[in-house]
Amino acid sequence: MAKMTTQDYIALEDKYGAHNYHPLPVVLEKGEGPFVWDVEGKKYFDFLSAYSAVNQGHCHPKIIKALKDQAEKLTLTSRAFYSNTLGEYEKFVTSYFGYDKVLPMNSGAEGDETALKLCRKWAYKVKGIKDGQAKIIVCDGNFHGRTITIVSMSTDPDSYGGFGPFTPGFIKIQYNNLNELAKALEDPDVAGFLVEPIQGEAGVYVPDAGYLKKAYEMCKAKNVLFIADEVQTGLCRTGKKLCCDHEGVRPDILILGKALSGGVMPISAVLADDEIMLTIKPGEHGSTFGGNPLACKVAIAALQVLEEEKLAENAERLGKIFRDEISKIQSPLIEIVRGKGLLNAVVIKPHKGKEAWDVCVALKENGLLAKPTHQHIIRFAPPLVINEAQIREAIDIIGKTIKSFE
Ligand code: IF1
Repeated sequence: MAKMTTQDYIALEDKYGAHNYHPLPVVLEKGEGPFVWDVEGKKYFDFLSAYSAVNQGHCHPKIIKALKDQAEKLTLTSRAFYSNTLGEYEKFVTSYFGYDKVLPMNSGAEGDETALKLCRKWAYKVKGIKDGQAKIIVCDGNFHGRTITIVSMSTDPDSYGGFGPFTPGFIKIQYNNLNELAKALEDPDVAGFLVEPIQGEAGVYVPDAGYLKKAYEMCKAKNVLFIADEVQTGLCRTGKKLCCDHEGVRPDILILGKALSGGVMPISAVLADDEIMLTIKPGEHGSTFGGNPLACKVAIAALQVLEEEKLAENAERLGKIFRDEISKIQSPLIEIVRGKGLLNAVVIKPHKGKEAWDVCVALKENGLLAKPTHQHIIRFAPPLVINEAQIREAIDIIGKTIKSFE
């Protein structure tokens, strides 16, 4: 039988799969470190990293070994029973991030949902807000996942349109606006403030220096929980272990996902201290796969790689080189480059009818995969294992590609 081509694979997905994405026309079959290969054997720099789930590089050997070893022993027990892996992982991850306890889940959205439930429980059991009246402040332009409650917080019609009725109890304020936060915090029924330290989906929107620290202090002054969604910004992506570390902020509730597994399987986690975490009693929350033995071993290995390979320091150093070099490109297409560590984005000015999507198709032809977020912003987020020679090669590809549109 003839080898299937890119078009054959695309046709299969088109015929048998839901059309809930519009992927770039490339079919991948292999990944290693910062690289992926398509079914035609063409090699690419991966500058999306599965939306920052592959910080440790594709198929990292240490993480794959942890997966294989555990997969041959015990993959899932459910939480109806104890396992010899969960306590070990819980001790590891809570001491790594400095919290009393962790609630293990699977997807990032489940992590956010868990944080919302913890915040509401804490509101009623500890803060003393009237049952059913707790409110949580969220930001315009947020992205926290795709469940009905999470899109109830969204201000993006593509996320919430046609999915009503919506979950009540959310106050929406402008991101990076402390006056609006101060006003919203006047409501005595406010229990929490859920925020991304950098808004990824909104286009790598970096708030003003000091915003997170001041917001945290304002929440503390009102006995409101500061909840950081670090699903995308965490785990060394922005040049620190957590993005909140840039401002010395310790969230009351920390949400992790994506690279917590190094892109090997869905693993998320919610970390908090006892006063918050113990408001949820046995039988009040959970999930079939949450904290499964496979996830426990994979997550420990994924976190060890971050430390052993000093990926935060690498992201910090190479991110600076990336932004400096891209800023030097003189082109009518480039409006601005922004970001922290290796979470960066270039805002494209449409030129001669060409826009960000066209640039991404041309980048693909030149051996680099990136995807636009919203119409005019291209996110550039390679695996954090990329080295200086590789990122300079990638910068050359980006520069040549942008120049080809002039
Ligand atoms: C898609 C976006 C990125 C996230 C933050 C929670 C979640 C995400 C800050 C939920 C997930 C993913 C979802 C994926 C594309 C990608 C994405 F474009 F959608 F917004 F990264 F920016 N908090 N983000 O970024 O985690 O349930 O997906 O594990 O839905 O298309 P998840």
